[in-house]
Amino acid sequence: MKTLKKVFFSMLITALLLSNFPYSVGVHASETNIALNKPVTTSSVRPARSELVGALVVDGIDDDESSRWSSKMATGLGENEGPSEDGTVEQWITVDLKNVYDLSMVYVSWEGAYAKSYQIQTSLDGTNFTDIYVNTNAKGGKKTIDKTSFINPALAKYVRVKCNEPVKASWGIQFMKLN
Ligand SMILES: [Ca+2]
Repeated sequence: MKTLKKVFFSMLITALLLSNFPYSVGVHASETNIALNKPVTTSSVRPARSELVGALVVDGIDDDESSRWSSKMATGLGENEGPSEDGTVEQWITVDLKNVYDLSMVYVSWEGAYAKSYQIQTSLDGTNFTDIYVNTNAKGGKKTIDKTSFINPALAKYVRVKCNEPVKASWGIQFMKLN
């Protein structure tokens, strides 16, 4: 019962902040990695590297090959479930931020197997997603996307990176860190 009260209290404060001071919430979010250790879901995990799960993308560790997510091979020759190394061409990773935030920045650290075309999307319900950033000519690497690059308001409880085209299909999609 105590836990329940705490959760409600925290949600109420967030809601009040969002309705009265939307920009102060944005500033707060920019100072904190709000994705850190939050729950993550992914379209697939590469069976041959099943230890490289989505949670490693929000563990706060960058520049470490053993701390990345690896999707299945994005060849389009298989399904995302099951033991086959081949998955669908599109792959995604979603972070549940657990509260609603006004995002000020999204940081993505790609491994060599990056997406040439991807979207960053937000959602309040985990079902309906809106694009806040679209890149159809991406080069991988470490990418900081700040509010000036957002194409829509970025109130978010869920943040998804939707990868549409891999740089090399047999590599799949891999990230090391998401802020
Ligand atoms: Ca990591």
